[in-house]
Amino acid sequence: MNSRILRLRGEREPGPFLDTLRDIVGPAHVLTDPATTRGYTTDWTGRWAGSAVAVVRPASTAEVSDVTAACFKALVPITAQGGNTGLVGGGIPESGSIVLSTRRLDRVEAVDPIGRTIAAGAGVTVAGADQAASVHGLRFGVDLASKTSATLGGIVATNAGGARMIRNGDTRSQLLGIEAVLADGFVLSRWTSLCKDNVGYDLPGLLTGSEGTLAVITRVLMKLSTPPADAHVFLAGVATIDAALRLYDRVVRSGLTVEAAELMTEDGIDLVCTHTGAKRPFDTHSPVLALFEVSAHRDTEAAVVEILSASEDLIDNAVMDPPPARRLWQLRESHTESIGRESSTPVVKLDVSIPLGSMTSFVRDLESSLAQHHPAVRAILFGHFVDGNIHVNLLDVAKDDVDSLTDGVFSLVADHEGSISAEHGIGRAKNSWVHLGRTPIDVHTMNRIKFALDPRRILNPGVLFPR
Ligand code: 2HG
Ligand code: ZN
Repeated sequence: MNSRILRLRGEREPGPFLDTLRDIVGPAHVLTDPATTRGYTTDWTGRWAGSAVAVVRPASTAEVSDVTAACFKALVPITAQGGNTGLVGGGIPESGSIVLSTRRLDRVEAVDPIGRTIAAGAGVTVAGADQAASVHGLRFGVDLASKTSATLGGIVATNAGGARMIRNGDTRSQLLGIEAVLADGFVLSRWTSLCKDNVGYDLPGLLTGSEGTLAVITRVLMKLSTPPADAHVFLAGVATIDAALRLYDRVVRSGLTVEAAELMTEDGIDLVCTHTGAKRPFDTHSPVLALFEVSAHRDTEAAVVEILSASEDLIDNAVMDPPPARRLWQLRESHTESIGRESSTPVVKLDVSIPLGSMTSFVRDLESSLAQHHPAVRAILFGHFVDGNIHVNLLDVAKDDVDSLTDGVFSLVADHEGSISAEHGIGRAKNSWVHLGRTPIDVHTMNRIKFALDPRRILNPGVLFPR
């Protein structure tokens, strides 16, 4: 079937074409055995399964360029893939494509401790970048639960958010320079550590969040941050999302810096405790749990104790740990995995954002709509709440109900003036709903940019733009 599509779209038979790829990257790095390629053509949630003519693993920008040029000539689609940790199917190929894995572009080239930057290959993991930064007493500014697998190319391609976005901004705001291979194989390099450099279009910004549809990212130059001197983590049980937001307001007004602000529910914590064996954080039960990491130059612990004591009107119970506070952070970071284990069907993951003032009414409307129309579906909500970002995870969803459920949730999001994608991108999962977040002229403009950079539409077809 793959070879049929190749013949339809391309000028060459797959055999000679694969030989061309083998000549470029070496035979060991053109994978065609389904047992080996499955890890690249399916995602770990079990929701997305594609197929590929081959998985190609170049080791340098020059090899990426040659592979891309060969695909351009033969009209073979390319799905670029980093750690394959995405949640919207954006790294999963459609039949007849190659997967271009960037994992071998895994060299940290330089850390500049004065300019506070890191230059690295697209295949370096977020944890690897953070490790390289920590040698100089610095920190990589993006933090994700999937950091040991997620790659820098992947987080730039999806403009990832994560737990430190409230402090450091999204990935786009931390990107200084980029090197990327264009659809025809030309190498674009916008590489400067200057934070003031106003010459023309913001091409790194344009490629950020383009989900592999405009170019293949090969190297990045990113900002690093300074870790806080004295940070503490606390988890507070509260009755409502509004109470969590009021607590946040008090924390900010006290002068503490918020490093992270995460939301969980009692149901989510129960699942995590069941599937990981973690202990409940406290004996009392609260519907909502807010996790804060806060910092000050000194005496953060005393400042937190003061806020917690003055907030008995909001808080049922609370617990505090000094960093890294693994016990508290793991309750939050184990959500995705625990939910996946619990659900009888692939989890429907809808990463949305809602204006803070509408979060309570959105959650109320969502819960009542599910109870009315889909009583068998369980919803677990969690996320980066001060960013307005809620991860709506729907468990036990029958396959035939996925689209109507998604449609219902996204309509509610639009009614509350939210976004259908806060930080995970559009991928294949949401490309039918882009109109809920962008006007027709906006979509038309995106299409024109796509056509200008990828006239043969070989870069990640089916992602972001519907087929
Ligand atoms: C997180 O915040 C990730 O942990 C994953 O964005 C969210 O599993 C999810 O829905
Ligand atoms: Zn998230």
